[in-house]
Amino acid sequence: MPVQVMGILNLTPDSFSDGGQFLDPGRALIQARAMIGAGADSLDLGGESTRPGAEPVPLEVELSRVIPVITAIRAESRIPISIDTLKPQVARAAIEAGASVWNDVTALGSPGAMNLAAELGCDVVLMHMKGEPRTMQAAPHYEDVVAEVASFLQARADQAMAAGVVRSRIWLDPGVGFGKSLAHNLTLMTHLDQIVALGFPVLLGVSRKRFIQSLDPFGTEPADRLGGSLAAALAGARAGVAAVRVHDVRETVQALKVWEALT
Ligand code: HH2
Repeated sequence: MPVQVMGILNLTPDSFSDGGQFLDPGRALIQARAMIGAGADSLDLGGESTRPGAEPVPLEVELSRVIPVITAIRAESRIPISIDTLKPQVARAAIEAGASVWNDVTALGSPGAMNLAAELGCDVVLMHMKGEPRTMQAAPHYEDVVAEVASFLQARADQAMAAGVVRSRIWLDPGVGFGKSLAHNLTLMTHLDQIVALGFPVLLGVSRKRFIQSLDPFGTEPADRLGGSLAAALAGARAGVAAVRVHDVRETVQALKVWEALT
């Protein structure tokens, strides 16, 4: 199966990479069309940044950012839409507006989230995060990062299934950059096969992330991290991830096509 490409559309003023660019719904729709044209298999829309240090966003604000754009995309395209939110109310409204995936960086950790995911019948992405965005990069500590992330994800998947989420709807994500040092991120990315071995499709989010700058000090601007993003996406492909979540859809689609032809 070719690795799927999920295009990121952040409808926020403060996302680390594209913050402020797509807050206007008209611009967001143009970017959605561009990513669809570039070969995205799905789009991931978010109205609340989860970058390190980000402040929470009120419910009404998040709803007003994401729902009109989901409705507008759905009016002209059948592309699967994922909603990146930790709020059950936003997930419900987004699914009702035409999204089909709930991408939750807290792995359905909000009260009632597991039952709601079962009720909605949508796909769910369960991501690992240590701590919360405001403070998660303070001093993350693990005895064994791969084993801890794997057992967390397995436990959350088990809880989701116990709540009624169908197994085939569950995706796992190791959460690169979420409460992890450079060493933790690299250890996880070189042992992704152990997350893949849990038997669920894995989504990998490495696009433009800060670990790239740690390895290449010239990559200070997120948009200057394309080479590193592609290298990490291909490493994920080799480990067997099912999808990558990216800002640069066209370049990632091309890199994966060439890599797939060569392997
Ligand atoms: N990374 C970010 C946000 N959501 N969801 C999943 N499943 N996996 C990830 O790795 C992931 C995610 C952070 O990146 P971005 O959306 O570009 O920035 P921000 O959170 O600042 O909006």
